[in-house]
Amino acid sequence: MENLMNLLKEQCGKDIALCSNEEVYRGLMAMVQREAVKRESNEGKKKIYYISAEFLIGKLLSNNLINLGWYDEVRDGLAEAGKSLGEVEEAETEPSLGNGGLGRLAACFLDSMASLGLNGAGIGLNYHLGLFKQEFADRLQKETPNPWIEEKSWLIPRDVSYSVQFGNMSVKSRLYDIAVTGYRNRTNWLHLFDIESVDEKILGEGISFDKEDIAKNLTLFLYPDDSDESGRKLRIYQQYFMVSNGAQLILDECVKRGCTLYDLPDYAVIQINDTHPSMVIPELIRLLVQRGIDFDEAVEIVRKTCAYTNHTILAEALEKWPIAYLKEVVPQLVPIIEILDDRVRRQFKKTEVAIIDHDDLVHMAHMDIHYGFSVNGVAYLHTEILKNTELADFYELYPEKFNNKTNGITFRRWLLHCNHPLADFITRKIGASYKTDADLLEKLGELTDENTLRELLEIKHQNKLALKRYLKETQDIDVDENSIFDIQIKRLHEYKRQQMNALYVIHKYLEIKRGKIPSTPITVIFGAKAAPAYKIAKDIIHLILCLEKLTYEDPEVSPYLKVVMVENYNVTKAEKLIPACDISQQISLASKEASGTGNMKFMLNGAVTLGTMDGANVEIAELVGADNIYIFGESSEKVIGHYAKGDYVAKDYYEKNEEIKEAVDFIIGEELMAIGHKDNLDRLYQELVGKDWFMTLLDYQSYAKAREQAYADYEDRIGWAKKMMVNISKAGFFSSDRTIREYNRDIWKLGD
Ligand code: 26V
Repeated sequence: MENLMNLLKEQCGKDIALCSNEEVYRGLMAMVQREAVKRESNEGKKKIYYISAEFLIGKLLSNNLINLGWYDEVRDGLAEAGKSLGEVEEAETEPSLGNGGLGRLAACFLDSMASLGLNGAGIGLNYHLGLFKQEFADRLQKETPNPWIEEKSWLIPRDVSYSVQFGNMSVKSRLYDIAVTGYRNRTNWLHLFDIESVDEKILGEGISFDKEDIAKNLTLFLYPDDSDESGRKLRIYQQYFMVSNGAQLILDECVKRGCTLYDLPDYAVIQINDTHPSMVIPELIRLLVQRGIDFDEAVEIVRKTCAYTNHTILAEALEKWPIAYLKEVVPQLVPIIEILDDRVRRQFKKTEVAIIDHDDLVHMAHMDIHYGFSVNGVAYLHTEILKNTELADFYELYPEKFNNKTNGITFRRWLLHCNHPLADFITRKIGASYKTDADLLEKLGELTDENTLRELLEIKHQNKLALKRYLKETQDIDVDENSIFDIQIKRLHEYKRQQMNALYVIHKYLEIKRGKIPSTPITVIFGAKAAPAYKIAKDIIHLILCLEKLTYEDPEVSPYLKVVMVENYNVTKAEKLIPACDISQQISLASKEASGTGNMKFMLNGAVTLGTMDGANVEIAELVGADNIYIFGESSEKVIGHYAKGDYVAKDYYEKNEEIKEAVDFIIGEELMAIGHKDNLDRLYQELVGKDWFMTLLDYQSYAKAREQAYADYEDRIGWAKKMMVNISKAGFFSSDRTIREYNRDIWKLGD
């Protein structure tokens, strides 16, 4: 192998010891990019195109070094020159091209496709400011722009440009590529489309901007606020821009490889990641017809090429666009969508399965299901709910299209990169083969001797110390490394029930004030961004920030209980938090969390789950067994029953249970009112007592009980370490390599 440090020295033009961390970072980036191009491959007739509005890829340097097999040499070489790779990594800004699970899943999938050597590419948008950056001011979330593209970045500009026609104008695109290096394997590309005319100068206060100036704002932000009409239209502009570019690129690439377009399904398979890219269906039909193919034939070609993944059953997240908006933004698609709808209506009597409903709303998921060949959910329970409840009408029509693909995570980022001590420990104990065959982690299950378990506890302790230092440096917060690290990090949403966690914290606070001291101190850590227009979610953040101040500043409480809210939670922060976690909070209302993937990351890093029987928690519970997970709460069947009957009344629980009443009343009590804002706290109180759509109070009691049990079990350190080991040893199933192999086996069929 070439001497990497010599290459780096050449790249930087001077001795490494004399370089700044930024210079070293840029030098390494250039080296990685050059090597990545050498490993590029377009082998294989058929190619998988994963189209997604989000790719939450995280920082790229370290992961690329690991995947190229360069990591150790670079780390040691830098150390010899008096540099730290960890500090060099700080020079990189994290691309913020996603909201949460859906975007992070897309990134894990790209890693696995390349690592398995599949001919694949991602297609998305190059949002200049990505998702907003979260700042806390006056214990409230404030949104600010999050510029991430630097002069020298991972984006490689390409000479690829397409014309995209909207109702009132046409724009020219520009393609940027990011290399996706596989683990000791080929390089694939993430294609991100952009326009040159984007102008950050249109930004006003915070993240406000002129939503109607499309030429200047088209790729400015991810998910611009859609609480008003112009925001919603902008999303349609973005989505069409993404899929029109994607479709043109796919057709061009396939034709270059010898495709006649009639045989497109032999050359391309398109995975539609939720409904954001659904317009790719009518757009491909349009382009095929434009290139001389008969309409009926075009429909059949597209049907054999497109597959749809559903990521949520939440009604408000299932996209339905008013046809009037589509007429304005993408008039050329409307006649096609109308024909597609008309055919469905002729074929099927049930109007519920139509594409365009009575209110002239276009149901994007319905179009995907009728005009694609595969529909998948993202965890066992989720797929069952789709088949039996949410999409039952469609399952009846097309049982053969429905399949489950339980989500996964890439172990390169979520173990090898984020938790070196644990990865090294596993390698010492069972060898390195688990890095390419995650099922081998099972072997850890045999390690039950006390010394090995103590080693595992020591690694967790060191990771907690590392997190303690990080929190001190970044937020000037002190935490006790000997406390239980109890963590809930994910987007803020009522169904995820951060508010239930907060109610328990209140209860614990009051207990301590009354003199009941926990045997081991507890640190409750939250990290979450709320959608800018989602009022209650922001109120919950406000409550958590008030509890942070309350617990932190009360000398009677802070030695035993502390709340920490991590600011601007993102992939980089997840990489620090997850290895340090003892208890992983996965407490969504059963039936609502399609899968969750944080649950898998925590398990892999030796945390024990406290969760409901929801999403992939169900599979985790089955794998680790009842002794190694804390399950509580009503089942999904019961919850679905409550919604059907409309018989859940929050107030009953509030009135009947003293502990619940005390905790809920505390939200508007004098202690919090002295710290927080009356309107936010009042609104949250009213919501919990008067509505509580996601049934927080229903599960509170069994939640508190399970949580107490987990804390009690934590006292037996060896007993706890056994649970940790079982969790790690059973995590192999959740490797995204397994998920991607299943997608390929059942849906994509590359290499047949
Ligand atoms: C989107 C929105 C957007 C508007 C505000 C309300 C709202 C609520 C939920 C969503 C979810 C969009 C889809 C999504 O991100 N689903 C997540 O996908 C993950 C990967 O499959 C999965 O692990 C999570 O359970 C699922 O919530």
